[in-house]
Amino acid sequence: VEAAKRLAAFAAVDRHVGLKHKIIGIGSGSTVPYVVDRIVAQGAQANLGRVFVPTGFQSKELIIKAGLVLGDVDQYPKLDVTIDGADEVDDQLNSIKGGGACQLREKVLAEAAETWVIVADYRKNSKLLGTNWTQGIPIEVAPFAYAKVLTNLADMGSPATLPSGKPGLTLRMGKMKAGPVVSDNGMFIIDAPFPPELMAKPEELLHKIKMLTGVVEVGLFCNMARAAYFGNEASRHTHTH
Ligand code: DER
Repeated sequence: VEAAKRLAAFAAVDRHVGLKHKIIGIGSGSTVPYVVDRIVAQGAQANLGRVFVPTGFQSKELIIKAGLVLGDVDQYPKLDVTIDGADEVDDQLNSIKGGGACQLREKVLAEAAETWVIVADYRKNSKLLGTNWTQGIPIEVAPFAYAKVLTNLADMGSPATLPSGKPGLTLRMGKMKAGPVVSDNGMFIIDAPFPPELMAKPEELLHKIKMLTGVVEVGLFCNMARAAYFGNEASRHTHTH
């Protein structure tokens, strides 16, 4: 799988990060480190004058450790290109994101970029969202509103338990922390699975969830990606809009 991640990341950088791309958004997760490796490999000359905007703590540390120039979205509200991972991508390039609880800043930088590109290994490419990523749509909510939003999502059809018997609709709890996961923005994350008939219309579902008062951002990215690069063990395979 690591080779597949690397293949996808290298292909995306080679295709979408050229000398004219100066303001570059770097996403979160375990695939984007290969994106940074490939950009560093373009050499000091190519990276002269470039600024790299992070999508969260992990992404910021990645940029700093790579010795690249860190920029802030306050200074650079328009980016040339942002490259990010995803938890699952369908053939229309809609994606579930937020496995790493960074989806608010990721979506801000996806929207602020001229070009937004997804990099992922072959496990992430599905015909229908929710097929492989079964834990649900990550939804960033204001702590004050999480209980109300949970009831709203249950009313919308998000099940309390999955067919596998695993918990369905849940407030995401910390592993080594008593209490819920808190995002870089001080918000909670709800994971909300939905039945296939609702997941088949991701944009409709996105808008319904986004309108719930207390929801800050939804881990469904629709009509945003210019391309998605999926590495697999043998070769890379890409989708373009
Ligand atoms: O949370 C996210 O959307 C991240 O991009 C992440 O889930 C990507 O997954 P990866 O670690 O397989 O790249």
